[in-house]
Amino acid sequence: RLNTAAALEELVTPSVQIAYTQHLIDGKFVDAASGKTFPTYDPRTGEVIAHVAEGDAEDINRAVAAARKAFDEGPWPKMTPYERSRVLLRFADLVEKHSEELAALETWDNGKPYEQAAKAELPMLVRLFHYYAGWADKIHGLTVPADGNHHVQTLHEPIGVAGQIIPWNFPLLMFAWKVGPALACGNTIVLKTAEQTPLTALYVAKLFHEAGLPPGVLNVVSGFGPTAGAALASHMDVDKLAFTGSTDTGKIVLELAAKSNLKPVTLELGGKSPFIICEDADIDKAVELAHFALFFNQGQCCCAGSRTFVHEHIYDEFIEKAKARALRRTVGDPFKKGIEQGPQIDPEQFEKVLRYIRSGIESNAKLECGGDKLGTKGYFIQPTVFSNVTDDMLIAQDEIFGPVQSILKFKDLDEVIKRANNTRYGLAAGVFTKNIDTANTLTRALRAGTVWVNCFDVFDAAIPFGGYKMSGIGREKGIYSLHNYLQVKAVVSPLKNPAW
Ligand code: TXE
Repeated sequence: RLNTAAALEELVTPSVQIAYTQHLIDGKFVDAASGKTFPTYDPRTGEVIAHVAEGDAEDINRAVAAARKAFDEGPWPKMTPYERSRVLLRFADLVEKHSEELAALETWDNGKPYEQAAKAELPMLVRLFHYYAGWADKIHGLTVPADGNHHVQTLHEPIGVAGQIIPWNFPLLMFAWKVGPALACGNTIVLKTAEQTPLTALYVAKLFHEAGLPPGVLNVVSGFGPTAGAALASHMDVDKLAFTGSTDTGKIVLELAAKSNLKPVTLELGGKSPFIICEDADIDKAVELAHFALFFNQGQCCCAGSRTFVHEHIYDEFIEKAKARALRRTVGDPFKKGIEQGPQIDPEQFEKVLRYIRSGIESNAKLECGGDKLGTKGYFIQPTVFSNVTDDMLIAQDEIFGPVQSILKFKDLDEVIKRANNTRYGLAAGVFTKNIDTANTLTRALRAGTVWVNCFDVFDAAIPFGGYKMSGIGREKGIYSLHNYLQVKAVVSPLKNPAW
């Protein structure tokens, strides 16, 4: 086993150069209109990695103007779908070619394990663009058998300028989920990255231009939420808004969209997903999966299995094993081989997670292991496990977004269904059982946008993702995401000779 404290001592120097720090507007890298910059930090140390152009309303205006022109004057929306598809494929090839640098940059800016970025996330990025390249030339409307003597058809047209606001937990994948379907449908884009992780989106946006994307089709602005983000959400010339982030900010952007031009909004927000382990489960497998469901990506996943419900008959054994597994988790420099957990993203998230840990202790949940920060610099937190968690505790209700597992005990299915659904969120759920009837009952009863049965965090470009209740509006990925970026036009014309 790696000694986690030692793994924090000598940090690896990332081998990648930071090439792009300006906004990418109309195909060119440009400084912020104000000339301002802001620092982006290495979460391993809290040291500055680079200073990045700081966008505000004026930069958003410029980016939207470029996207508007590229949409209204073309060539992008008017190119053949096959030509658009080929640009997406060429881009995917370039990402593949540069995937080592991109994974290193992602790890440096975000703190996630390099192996995870390189072996899982970069291939998923490539796969997603292949998937949407495949859709580009298969989007079409219907002929409609309406009453009366009319020929009726629907045209599926791009919606226009898409505003996209993404978070910091999966900077490249969130870029892909938003940009892939929007471009496949022929839209143009202004994307605002999260202020914590601006670097990789600029890099891949540059690759898009190398792949032949016309200027103005994809514009990337770095900056903060209340300035650049709010300007994008309330812009009168943005035709659609897609947002991923917290539920509180989701409400703000929905209001900004409504108060400006009523642009349609898709939201992918927070969660408090149940992971239900039934009496018949193979305990060792369940422990491993529940551990992965919560701790993956430092616990910074909107769909984290953050309420682990365990049947009372296997509860004690499960707790012992879950604790042992968390103690074995390797925490350290995410650039090192074998490291499972890096630092949290920033001081705010780090403090938030530590506050929830204190709240768990104060509300008398049993701290099985962890419970504190790790090391003297950066934002590392010990893998933490609480047992005896009850539904009324804050740690069972709020999104912690950190490496803190909360284990709750249940007796029967009806009870666990009620308790699992008793939350304002509804993003995902996990079910672990060998019994097909139990699985069928739970998958139908759980009010969540994804239910994973005997697996967790299975993401595929074709599988839709999104939330019930306050976890969001709409679905991303798969065929469902295309609907977010299309207008449907009904075209009706009289038939001259109704007999035919
Ligand atoms: O999120 P915000 P934060 C949850 C998680 C986390 C909490 C806070 O619980 O602890 O949210 O994280 C932009 N107008 N998730 O503060 O504020 C912001 O610049 C327009 C879950 O980072 O929602 C960034 O680009 N935009 C989540 C994006 O919104 C605004 C992933 C997300 O930031 C804005 C991240 C405004 N007024 C956090 N204010 C998930 N669903 O995966 C901020 N932004």
